[in-house]
Amino acid sequence: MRKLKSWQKLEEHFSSIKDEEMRDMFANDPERFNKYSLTLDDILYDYSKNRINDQTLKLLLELAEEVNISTWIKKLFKGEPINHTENRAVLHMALRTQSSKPVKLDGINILPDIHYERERVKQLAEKIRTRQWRGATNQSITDVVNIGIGGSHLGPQMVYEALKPYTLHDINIHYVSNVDENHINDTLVYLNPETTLFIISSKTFTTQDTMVNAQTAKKWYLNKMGSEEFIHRHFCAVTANITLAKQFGINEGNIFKMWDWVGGRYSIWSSISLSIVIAIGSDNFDQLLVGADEVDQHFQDTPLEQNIPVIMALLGIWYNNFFASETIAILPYDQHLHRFPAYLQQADMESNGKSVDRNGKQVNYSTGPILFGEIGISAQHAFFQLLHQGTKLVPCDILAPIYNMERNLTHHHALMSNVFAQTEAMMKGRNEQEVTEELKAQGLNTAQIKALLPYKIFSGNRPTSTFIFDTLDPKTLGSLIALYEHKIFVQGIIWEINSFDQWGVELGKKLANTILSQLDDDDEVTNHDCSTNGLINHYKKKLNLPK
Ligand code: G6Q
Repeated sequence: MRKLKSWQKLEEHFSSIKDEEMRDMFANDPERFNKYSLTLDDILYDYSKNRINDQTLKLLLELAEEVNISTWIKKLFKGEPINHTENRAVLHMALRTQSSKPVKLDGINILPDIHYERERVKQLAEKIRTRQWRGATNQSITDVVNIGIGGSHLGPQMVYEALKPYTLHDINIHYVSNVDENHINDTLVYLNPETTLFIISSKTFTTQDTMVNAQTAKKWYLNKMGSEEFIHRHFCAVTANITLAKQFGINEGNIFKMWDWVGGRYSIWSSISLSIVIAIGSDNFDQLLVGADEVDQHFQDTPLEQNIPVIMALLGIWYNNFFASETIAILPYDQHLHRFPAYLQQADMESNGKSVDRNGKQVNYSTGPILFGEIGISAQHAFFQLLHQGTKLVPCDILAPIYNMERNLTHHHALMSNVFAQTEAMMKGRNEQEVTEELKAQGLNTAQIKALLPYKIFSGNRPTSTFIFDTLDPKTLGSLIALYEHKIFVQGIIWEINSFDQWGVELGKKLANTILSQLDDDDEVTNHDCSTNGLINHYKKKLNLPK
């Protein structure tokens, strides 16, 4: 990749622009906002507060062309097996397409199967929402517990939290992911088995954390109810492994299908969202799909220079590979998006946290960044100090709604004033003259000003990209998720990596299973390194396991 012509031109260009100040760029070009912002339906994407000029964009777009991004977009949507290490297509977009045009995989149209499963999910959700679904003692369901982890947890939980105002408030949805018993125990303690429905969400139906939690849930149910007779009214599964779900004891009619062409972290559009459909209803869920499909159309049809995911990706490459910034902060100014950073953390870091290219060679350049984030307002009172005055350059994505549910402007103006002020401060900083004037106005004398000055100066020139949308409704949320999905895809293509496998996650699953079998007795363990042996043996000794 470093040998690409556009890459070399970007390297040269970087040396000439790296010290330029955004505050000067804005002063010299009053059209900068108009030039460097894009809209998609009600989403405004302002990328003008980035350390770029026309030449930067031109060269970044040349890079996108040189890696044939348009051809790769076509390959993705055509269902070519671009996840080559697992020999799989990547077709989560088929789950949200609003078109009836066949999507073929190995010559077979997969849409009828998708629609069939979605209809089943909708029917079950509708029965629960309308109190037709009755539990063992003929009571309706008041609590739904989704047991899953990773892609079978983060997406549903994030969407549930984001769309809370759209949920039925008398059905509580709980998410249990951690195999630490505290998680499931803390959840079950308030629940009544007669009115609880468990959804075991696991594409493979072999993930240790989920399976252990699922068994505990089943035991809890059986202990309380005393019989398996009506268990089918309280347990469902979403999985690609129907055999194992049946062996677990789930009625075939309660098993909702997943497919191997949907990666876990891209599965929010599939039956894995059963808990969300129960919470928000199928019409709202359809809107989530509509919003994502709109982005799919935009991504396929829009020239690269106006293509939002492409621009997002190129800016990320600019900072990651030229400014050598290692991180990116996701800062939503919308309380309901509080799980969005965690969701994107998986989407981005599991997809592009790779160091071997598509030809099996070790890369010699930096790939996926470390992504972190928090609700913007809370973060202002926590880690924004580092963003403003630390030694690291952390590009930030800021997301904020124009309207909130209750339209209480006292709250909303206070919130939004922070959005605008923070992006302005990060861009402009505060120079010596401004700080001096401010301190003078506060009545400080020359010696006091001199002593304080270095601490009060803000270098600025810190990039932010801002998304402002009307309100966080299902459609907009669907669009926002899909924008990031495609950004990740474009970056993966430029870095020449496979964004769709996850061998690092698979490794974790295997390692734990091997050690698990060594924890059941008090025999000394000797087959690991001395640290691992030491830790395991300390644990076993303290537990005092029987011989
Ligand atoms: C996602 C990953 C991973 C996966 C979980 C749960 O892309 O593969 O996060 O979703 O490990 O896997 P199961 O759904 O198979 O339990």
